Amino acid sequence: MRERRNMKKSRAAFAGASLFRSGGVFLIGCAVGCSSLFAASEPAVKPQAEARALVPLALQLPGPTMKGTPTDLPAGPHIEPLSDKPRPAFMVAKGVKNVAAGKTVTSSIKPFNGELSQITDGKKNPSDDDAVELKRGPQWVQVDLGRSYAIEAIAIWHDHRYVQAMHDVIVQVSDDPEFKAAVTTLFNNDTDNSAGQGVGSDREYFETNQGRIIGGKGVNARYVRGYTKGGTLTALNCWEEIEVYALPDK
Ligand SMILES: [Ca+2]
Ligand SMILES: [Ca+2]
Repeated sequence: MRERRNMKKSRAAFAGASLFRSGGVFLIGCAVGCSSLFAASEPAVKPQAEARALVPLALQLPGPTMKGTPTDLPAGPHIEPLSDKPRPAFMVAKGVKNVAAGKTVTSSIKPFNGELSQITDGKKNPSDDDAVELKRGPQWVQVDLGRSYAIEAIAIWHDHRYVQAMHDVIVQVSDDPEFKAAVTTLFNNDTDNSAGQGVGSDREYFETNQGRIIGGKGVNARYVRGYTKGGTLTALNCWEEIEVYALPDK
């Protein structure tokens, strides 16, 4: 305690002396210099966060599409070639759960087929019964997790009844249900900004029963929003499931 009091005293004396000698301009320079000077008396290295046990994210995959793989799939620099190799493991904290299961879903437009609640119902088979379809144009669906979570990963399945690539796939998270403030974009393959969410640098990919894992980077957010704008086979938008992985309530 005594040491801290002394430090306060000397800090005040230092700043006062500087003001006295050199005037306000110097004081501004000193304020920066002083803070780093005095910071040196604090621990140089903050204690590291406890090492977390990481495990591969285990997804429950739906059944494979029965339609077969088209031979004339689109290709180009902005689209990932279809691969039949196993996906590399995506590591997450041990104990993460799908905190989106059963949570409320809203959307930019009412689906014309299916119910929004089906986007968090756990069913994601390549079947017409599991398809939630929205009309053409950039459209979004949004999950309310009920409270903010440090998001480790998001897994999404669009329409994988057919092997196709969806356009303008954008995944954002925020604590603002209107997505006007503090929005973090975790994935964006809208390379021409036609959805108006900024130019994306991610590539398009083909929908399969594997879905897509998007890193959450530990961002704290209550809401998850996903955009699409049709795909290579249809102008319509179709969702099957959104899963959000985070450590659940303690
Ligand atoms: Ca579903
Ligand atoms: Ca676009």
